[in-house]
Amino acid sequence: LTSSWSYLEPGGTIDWSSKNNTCDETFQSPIDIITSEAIDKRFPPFHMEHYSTTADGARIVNNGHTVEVHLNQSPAPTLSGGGLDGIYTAVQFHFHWGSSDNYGSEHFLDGNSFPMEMHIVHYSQKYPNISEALTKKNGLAVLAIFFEVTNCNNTEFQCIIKKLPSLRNPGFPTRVYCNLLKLLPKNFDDFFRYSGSLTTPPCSESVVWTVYPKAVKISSWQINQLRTQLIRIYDGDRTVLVNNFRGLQSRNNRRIYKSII
Ligand code: B30
Ligand code: ZN
Repeated sequence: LTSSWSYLEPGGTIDWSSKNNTCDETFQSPIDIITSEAIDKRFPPFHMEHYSTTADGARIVNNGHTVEVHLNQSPAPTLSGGGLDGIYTAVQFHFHWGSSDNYGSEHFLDGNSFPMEMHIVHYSQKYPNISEALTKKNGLAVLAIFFEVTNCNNTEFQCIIKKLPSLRNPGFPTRVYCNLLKLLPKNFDDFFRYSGSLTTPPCSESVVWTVYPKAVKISSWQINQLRTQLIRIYDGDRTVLVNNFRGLQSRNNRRIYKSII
């Protein structure tokens, strides 16, 4: 699997803008969410449909940048409410993680990072597909979930861990059975909200971000499996797939909303 971008270029992710002008623009993600500066605004509750059933029979792949689960689209999981305009279809979820517990998440909370962050990617049903939605403001809705490391295995996360041995090399998707609803933090109506971008090229500024402050727990054994079992290939070199997170971007006076009781 080849790709035009990586986390390993000289200059790192800074260099993305030389190929994708959008990566240089002013409403980029991720950002550091300063909770005291967030504007209080209670959004209506989220409504999720088919979140547990259709993660069933999904396809998981090491795409060379992350481990990504492509969701079954018949019926597709959907997301509405939560202040979103209309209904969004979930297409995939994936992860960003570090080589140690001190970093790995893309978003920060009050200057602190987490060892891992999950993204559940949805596109608006106003558009026929994700590629079209990418080019529209609020075309995408991404849920961002932080993970923290404990001694206890997260049973729900085992669906991913079990598949890692067969995902060592990029490409080669395989079937996976996860319950997406059970991977979410317990109170999923408490969140931060802001407008930003994809955190990888093409960096399109089309994303309504929902960032959950409450981290989900996984064990150090589980995250170490993720840190050691996957390979990426860049410029002919095979390296272990870790530190697949983009650096912080400027907030540039954007409003961050805090919907927390
Ligand atoms: S993120 O959540 O901001 N990290 C894309 C979606 C979400 C993020 C980053 C990128 C995206 O859709 N990229 C377009 C290319 N994708 C298509 C896809 O739907 O999922 C292909 C790819 O890997 O690079 Cu699979
Ligand atoms: Zn992501």
